[in-house]
Amino acid sequence: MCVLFCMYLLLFCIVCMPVKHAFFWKDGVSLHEIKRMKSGAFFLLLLCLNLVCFGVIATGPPTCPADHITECSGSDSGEWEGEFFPGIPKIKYEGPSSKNPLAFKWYNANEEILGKKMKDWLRFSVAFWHTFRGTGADPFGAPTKLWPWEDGTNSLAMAKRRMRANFEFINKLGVDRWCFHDRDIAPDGKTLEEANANLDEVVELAKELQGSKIRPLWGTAQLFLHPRYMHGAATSSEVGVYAYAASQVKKAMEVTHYLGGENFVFWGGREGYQTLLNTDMERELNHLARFLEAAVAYKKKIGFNGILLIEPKPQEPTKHQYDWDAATTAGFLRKYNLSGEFKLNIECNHATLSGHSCHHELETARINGLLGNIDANTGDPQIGWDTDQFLTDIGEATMVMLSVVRNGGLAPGGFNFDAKLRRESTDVEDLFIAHITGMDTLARGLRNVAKLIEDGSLAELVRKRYESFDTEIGAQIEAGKADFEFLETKAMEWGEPKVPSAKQELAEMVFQSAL
Ligand SMILES: *[C@@H]1O[C@H](CO)[C@@H](O)[C@H](O)[C@H]1NC(C)=O
Ligand SMILES: [Mn+2]
Repeated sequence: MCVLFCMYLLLFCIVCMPVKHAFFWKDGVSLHEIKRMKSGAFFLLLLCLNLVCFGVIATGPPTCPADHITECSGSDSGEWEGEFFPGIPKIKYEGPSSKNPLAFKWYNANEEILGKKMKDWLRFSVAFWHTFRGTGADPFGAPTKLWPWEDGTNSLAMAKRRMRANFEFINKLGVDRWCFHDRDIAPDGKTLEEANANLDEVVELAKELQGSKIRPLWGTAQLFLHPRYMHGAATSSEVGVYAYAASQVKKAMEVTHYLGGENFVFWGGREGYQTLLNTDMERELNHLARFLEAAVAYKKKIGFNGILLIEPKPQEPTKHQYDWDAATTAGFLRKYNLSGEFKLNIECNHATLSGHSCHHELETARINGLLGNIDANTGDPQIGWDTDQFLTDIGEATMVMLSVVRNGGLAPGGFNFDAKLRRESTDVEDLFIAHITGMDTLARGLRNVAKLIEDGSLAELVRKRYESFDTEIGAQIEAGKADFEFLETKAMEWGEPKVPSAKQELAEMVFQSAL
């Protein structure tokens, strides 16, 4: 800051000199003109000041992306003095009438709703990659988030400083969980050994900072950033890449276990294809299944009892990702007899990319016994890609919570905020505001579900809709004891069936009344 200010002063003087000469020491001008020019010059000076200030900030050190190599390491990363989020208090519940942006209006951690504390229904988690490695860079523009603690490097010292910021953030937000990729929390290395050593060093600090209360909701291996993964990881055409990916998952699973993580996630970042003309899809899927089987075996070997989760996504970055959606992934798991060993991590934005609603994906996972975790985010209704925004739609949150309540909760899974600030949101406090509003939205969803359940008319509407099956013959059909000949006899006996209304608008009216 001091350096910035000195540069500012220096540039101020340099810029002012020629301006002064041009305006004040011209020959043959009247006093009146000079006065007018003086105010003009003053305005110009202010303009220059702003330009200089902008220039200094714009050319400042960029936040270093979670690069595969430590190419922007080098400068010093000394110990950080004081708090990372000074002036931001521990976030408290103040109720719906509060106007304080740094307070919860709906999420009241210890309040009981439907027989469980809100914090136990919701099990919130902060995603390290979005919150601490998100830079605001996009394919058209440079990073916009120049967090004060970032020194522009991807050094080990910077990784540790960032980890301290992470835990101050988590503690002030009042959540008990966090999620990470191996390569987000620690710099990669020139060799696997070096990368593992870097990871160990940062994990040791994370373990200390977690204290007795905070644990990873899940860990995962980042198998998509490094160029070696361009053809995929477990589905790469190159056997060396398959082995490298296996080693990375092995290590990431070990550190997740060491940190007390409750789950481990597989998002097949580049497990998919660009064209079937050069792809042996059957062979690639077989490889993926072998990879996951080996992960199950290793989990058991090291005594890691966490749940293994697969996160479906239809496309991006590949044209066609193998874990397209919940139904596709359920089919894959069944084909390879892996359904007993895996559950799904449903991301709402991925759901909409696959042409489904988040609620559809959650219900598909739930009725297949596969609902394990939720990546709580949302897409944009007009934008067709993965925008990873914080969920703020109360209707959608209510739908999401309907599935969660029907599932009896998500534990040992939870809600991971796989969501990032918009590129244009650049204040440190925006990180808090975004999480608070995301948490409040889901808390509101939960409260609404409680209202719907208490009211009972939606459940009654559904019950009535299917009541013709609550008969002796309906029971026979559901028990698989009604063959076609028997059904034909019945159809002839009954004649043309009377078909009642589906009452969709009534269902929507009831739903709406709970929001
Ligand atoms: C399928 O997996 C289960 C464990 O989840 C195992 O007990 C069973 O033997 C497997 N079946 C086959 C056919 O491999
Ligand atoms: Mn996403």
